[in-house]
Amino acid sequence: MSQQTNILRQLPIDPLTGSISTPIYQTSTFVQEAPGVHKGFDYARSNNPTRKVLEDLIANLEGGDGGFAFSSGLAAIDAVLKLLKTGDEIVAVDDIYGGTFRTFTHVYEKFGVQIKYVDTSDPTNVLNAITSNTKLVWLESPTNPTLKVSDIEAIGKIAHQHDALLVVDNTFASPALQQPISLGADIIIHSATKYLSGHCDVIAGVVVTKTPKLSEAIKFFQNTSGAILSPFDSWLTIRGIQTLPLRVKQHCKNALKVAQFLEKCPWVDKIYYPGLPSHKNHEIAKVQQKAFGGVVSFSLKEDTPEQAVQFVSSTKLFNLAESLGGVKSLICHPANMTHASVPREKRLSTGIQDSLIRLSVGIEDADDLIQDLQQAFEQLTSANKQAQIFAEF
Ligand code: P1T
Repeated sequence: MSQQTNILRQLPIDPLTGSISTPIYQTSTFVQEAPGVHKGFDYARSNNPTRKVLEDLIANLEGGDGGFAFSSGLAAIDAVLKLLKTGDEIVAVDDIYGGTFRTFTHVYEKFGVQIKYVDTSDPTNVLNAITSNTKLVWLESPTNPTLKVSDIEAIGKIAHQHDALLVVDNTFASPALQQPISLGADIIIHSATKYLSGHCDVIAGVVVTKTPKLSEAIKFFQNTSGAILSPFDSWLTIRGIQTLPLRVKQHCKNALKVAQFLEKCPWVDKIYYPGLPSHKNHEIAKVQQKAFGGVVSFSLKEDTPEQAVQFVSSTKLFNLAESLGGVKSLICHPANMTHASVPREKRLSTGIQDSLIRLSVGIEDADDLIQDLQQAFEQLTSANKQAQIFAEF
């Protein structure tokens, strides 16, 4: 059965009314027949029927034991980090989302957790960094924003040989393209704000666990910290997931066309898209993913923040905003926006150049998107010419 059919088939029809849309149970508590005697729901921080539909759906899509919905992707990440104790280590991908880097550095290092960043696109680097103190190996694949792809299966084996768990932030691929548990991951994270919900109208996060033991631990942290997803936001995310395979197909098709256009552009220096044979991880991406995703990054020949700022301010269909994975195209300058919390030296060492630009390619017509980029490049050229004339005077 296709993933699209599976999603629509498994969403329950409300047994009380026949409602085809999942009801929003906007309640904080549930009346009990006698103390401790209830219908599986007692207090809505611990469990809520709307949230449960989403949690069961994402667990099924990722092939996990349990799913847990949080009020943001970072809240989901925080719940997983609570598995650690002082003295534990994480081996993490070096090109990591800025907010995850900030949580690692400014919260968990303070509690004595050590983080080692390595280029995980070569599994040998993980093998060299891992020690008996390593409890988590942390991947994003593809990464944010340089779209590095790591061999999840190979790294899973290394992690397990050293009694560590493999965590994969699957935000960029989504389960429509990649199911990390089937490749050996133990825990999956999503910023459900992105492809899962898909319309830039909700902030949400999920964790999917492989085993009942991990499910019990994450459930405990979800209930203890209380950073749960609200019933309405759960409903929005369920609604988004109903069209996930359909949307992702169009994102991928458009992104490939945009990447092929950028590859031929005289203004572009480096281009990052795992679907291009020139991408250094294209081979593993082909094996591991169904298609290559909707995010494309590139740097400019004139590698200055000013050039990037000028470019990202000139597009009309690509809206200048953080985030990705929504139906509308977005453009962003990571050095100033999503990765501003990463120190410049570290940023540069992971390939996030001053002029790096990230596109979240939406589901508009690809030719319209390409035309928009073309006119922005032309504006850049005429602005540069004008600056040159002024400089000569
Ligand atoms: O924004 P939030 O829902 O809390 O998710 C955090 C997060 C986690 N993991 C990855 C790979 C992410 O990209 C994000 C959020 N990223 C952006 C907001 C962004 O524009 O890149």
